[in-house]
Amino acid sequence: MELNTKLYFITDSGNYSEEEFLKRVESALMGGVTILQLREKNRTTRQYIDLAQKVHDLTRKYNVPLIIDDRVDVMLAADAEGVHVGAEDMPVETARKLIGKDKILGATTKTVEAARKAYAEGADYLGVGAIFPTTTKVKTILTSTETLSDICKEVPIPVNAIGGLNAGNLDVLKGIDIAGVCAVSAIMKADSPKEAAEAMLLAFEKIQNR
Ligand code: TZP
Ligand code: MG
Repeated sequence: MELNTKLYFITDSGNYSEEEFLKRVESALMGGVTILQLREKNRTTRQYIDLAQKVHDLTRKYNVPLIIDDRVDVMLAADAEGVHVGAEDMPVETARKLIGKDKILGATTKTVEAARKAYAEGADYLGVGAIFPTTTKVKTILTSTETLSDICKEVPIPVNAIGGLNAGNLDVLKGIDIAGVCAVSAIMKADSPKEAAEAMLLAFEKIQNR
């Protein structure tokens, strides 16, 4: 499956019934998200795998890679396309050893040095942020657009911006060589995830064609 990180949707099932959550995930897929990460912090391993399999059925239908946040075991169990690790998760090098060369490996980095290291250890793409304050539950600090730009120049892999991004505020990213944008709330909590995804894709394409 091709790695296209243009519109990277990260899910949060927290506020929804499973039925409503899966409906929202499918709506976002219909809106054109190019890669999807299942991010679960409050589930048992069994529940995480179960939901990953259900989400995988949907992402396959739209030919979109499914990335599992943090958990290599869940990724393998659901035969998802990849895994994403943060600074407090499994080291990139260890994750790469465990998943093999063909699975997608993403890493969150907030400095040029961390980005260089993640690339050297086998990351396929990087997430950098938070660019804006976020309402999503996450342990993070703000990353400047200067650092984001420096990271883009430093590594030859796709770099995505993350944190508080929506269709209306991507202008700050203009001129920076990012491969795409990540969003949780802007898509997950939208009245129509499909329309929110479409709008964000359009907004990103606009700042790309500068
Ligand atoms: N890492 C940095 S910011 C963030 C993560 C997982 C959350 C982004 O969520 P939102 O709702 O798009 O601000
Ligand atoms: Mg993590």
